[in-house]
Amino acid sequence: MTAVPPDLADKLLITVAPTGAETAKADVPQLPTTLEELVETAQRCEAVGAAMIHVHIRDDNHQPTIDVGRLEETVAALRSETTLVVQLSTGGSVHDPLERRLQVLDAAPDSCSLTMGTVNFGDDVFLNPWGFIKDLYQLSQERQVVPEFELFDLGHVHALRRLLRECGLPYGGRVHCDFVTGIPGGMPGTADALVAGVAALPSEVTSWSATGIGRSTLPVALAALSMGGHLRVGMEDVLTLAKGVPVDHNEQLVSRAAELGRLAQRGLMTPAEARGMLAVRPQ
Ligand code: KMH
Ligand code: ZN
Repeated sequence: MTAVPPDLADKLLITVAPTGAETAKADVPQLPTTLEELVETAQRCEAVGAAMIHVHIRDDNHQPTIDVGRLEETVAALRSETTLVVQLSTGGSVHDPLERRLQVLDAAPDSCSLTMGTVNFGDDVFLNPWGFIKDLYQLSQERQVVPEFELFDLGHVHALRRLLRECGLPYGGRVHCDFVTGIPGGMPGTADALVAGVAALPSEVTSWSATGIGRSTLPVALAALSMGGHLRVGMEDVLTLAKGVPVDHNEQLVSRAAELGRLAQRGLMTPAEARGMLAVRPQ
């Protein structure tokens, strides 16, 4: 493991997850689903403090897709119009087959999500069998793409320990995780669950963030900050700012996270600093 430089130790990484795969454009027209909307969102979120973007894309009918050509175009556009660390989702939607999810790495992002186990996902199942996890991880090592290990449950934390033992460290040597809490079927979006997850992290982990779905967004963000963690926010995870107050733009969620960071006396990490912390491959 290579340690995170001390000057970054107190800084806050904000990742924006602006779209996700679960919300329909027809229900939430302000959800960024076109490339133009995504780039505009990314620029505005970067301006108010985001350093990384977790990307799900949609097709011309606003349906989730993991079409590699479209992903390549998206990575190119985000690289040209922002300096954000570009993380592609390999989770896609619950309907995407495993073989196609591996092909996401063909789009050569800076980072990819890598979920550490299967989890009930509302009425669906988000499938991540052990063989798939290993294949995706080894592919990320070969392609020099930095994984973000998505932890939806305490068992996923222990699976990460096993993965690192069996397959070694990620490309770059840093181990960054994100706790995704509050999914019906996964760990609850509570401070108690987050504390248990953080306590179980293997020693190789160099940084972690957390997100809370829906109304668990704020409690989980506050708990994460109080433990020195980083934040993921965005319309993939929450569609309201408060009860009955819809999010109009992802920028609002990033601004709020930045303000929480300021209150917690955490300077905001720039995209360049995030690249350093995560040991992303230079372009
Ligand atoms: N859409 C979920 C089924 C990821 O991006 O890697 C999976 C997900 C996790 O959002
Ligand atoms: Zn996602």
